[in-house]
Amino acid sequence: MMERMNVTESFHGIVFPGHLHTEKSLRFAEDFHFEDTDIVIATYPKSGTTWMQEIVTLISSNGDPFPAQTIPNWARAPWLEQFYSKDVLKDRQGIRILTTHLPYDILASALKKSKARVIYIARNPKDVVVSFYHFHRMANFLPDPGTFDEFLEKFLLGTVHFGSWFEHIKGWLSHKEEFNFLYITYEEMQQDLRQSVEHVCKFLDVPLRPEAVDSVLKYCSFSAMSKNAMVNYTLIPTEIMDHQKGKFMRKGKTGDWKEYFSDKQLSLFQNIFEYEMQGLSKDLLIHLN
Ligand code: PPS
Repeated sequence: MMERMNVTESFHGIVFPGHLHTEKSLRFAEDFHFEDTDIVIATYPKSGTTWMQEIVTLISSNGDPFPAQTIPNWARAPWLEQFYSKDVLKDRQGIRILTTHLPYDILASALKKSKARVIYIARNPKDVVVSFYHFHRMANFLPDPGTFDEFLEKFLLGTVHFGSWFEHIKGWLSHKEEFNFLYITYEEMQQDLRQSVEHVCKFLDVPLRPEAVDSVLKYCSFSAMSKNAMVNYTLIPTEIMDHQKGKFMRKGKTGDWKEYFSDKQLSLFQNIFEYEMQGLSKDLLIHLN
């Protein structure tokens, strides 16, 4: 897909990097046949996707690090909408771990035909925009973000790749009752990872012995994942991700936005956040602002 490095694919009014998405692959996701046993990790980019892929993989292997350390994350938990997923999933047996950045509006009708489990991870959007900005600088399949101020404006307008953060959150969270749904935030995972892992175990109906939980925690820590080539994207060649310009596993912190936002940017952000989020129950937003 090198020839599609600078292609932008537009689908239902949202732009996606053409390097990974085609009209066909997006339609494949939109019409996907979900099984009741599927586990779907749904996120806006940079919200903790890779972290949850690792947690679910480690829970599914009873804490054994072997699958997580030998199979790339995109192969064990493929993004439904990316072009390779059809092949990756062709002969897959048993419980499937699927990942998606698609908004509710695109995926809901297919997903609702099943009782698949949906794990939705959200992160404080100020940290999302900072992480996304750095990712744009290293990922050659995403447009040059310009200055942080320029990128922030596009993020707030929702014209960035993968669409509006606000629409993503509102779409999924305001319809969560329609699904077998677990809502979890990046901030909760940072605060108490053991408790988050236990919530995921319960939701997946996979009881783990305390030693197995210890092992999950050990291998999904930021430092362990930073060293795991199956998730840190160092396997991806420089023409696609420029590892000189940054790391995929960048900082793994909450509140890093404070290093980037000016007072003016912060007050603009807060105004838009409050306006956009009026319809959502406050308890869903506790960690996101
Ligand atoms: S992507 O491109 O959408 O799949 O990115 P995603 O995985 O959602 O988000 C990447 C950010 O998550 C951080 N990360 C972690 N933080 C804490 N602990 C662990 N184990 C962990 N794994 C990934 C990663 O560092 C990115 O955040 P930033 O703020 O850029 O460091």
